[in-house]
Amino acid sequence: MALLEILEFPDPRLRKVAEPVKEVDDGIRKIIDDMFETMYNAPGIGLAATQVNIHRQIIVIDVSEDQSEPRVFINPEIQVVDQDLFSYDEGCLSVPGFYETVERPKHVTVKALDRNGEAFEIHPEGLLAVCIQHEMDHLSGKLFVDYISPMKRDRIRKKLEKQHRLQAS
Ligand code: QAP
Ligand code: CO
Repeated sequence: MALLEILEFPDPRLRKVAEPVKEVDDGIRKIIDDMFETMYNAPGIGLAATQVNIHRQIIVIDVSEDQSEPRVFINPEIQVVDQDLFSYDEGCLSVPGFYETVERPKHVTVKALDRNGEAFEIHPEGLLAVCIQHEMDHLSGKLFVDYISPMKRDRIRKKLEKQHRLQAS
């Protein structure tokens, strides 16, 4: 397994749209294993392939307390069930150190393929529902900071750009 480099906002590669996976083969399973290792190492609860500069529709999530519930979503599709919204203070491995409240649909249905290429469907609740939507946004080039005010987003961008300059020198 290998740790992958996580892209950070405002890296333009985070804006690329991921392609569907054509076949869930050993190459895809290797990417999944490396993504879990990278996410657990961070540590984080969700990671989309886009964040490690792989522009394929692959997401890994584990919202358990003890890294005991790894979940994989390949080519995920989402349907909003009703108009109820749910607020959560979201963070992101690609926006380290910053958290903002985001409102998203509370009740969704998610269809995807698992690591064996088998189709499944779930009705996630709470943090899992938030996390799936957050990670699916990454696959479309979207970030949680896109939901906050342009002023807040710009402040975060400037702080991260400064950190990146310091790291590079
Ligand atoms: C996405 O985020 C998420 O700022 C997953 O310094 C987050 O794993 C979905 C992390 C919250 C729903 C709710 C963030 C680690 C991890 C940081 C993460 C940081 C170190 C974020
Ligand atoms: Co994220």
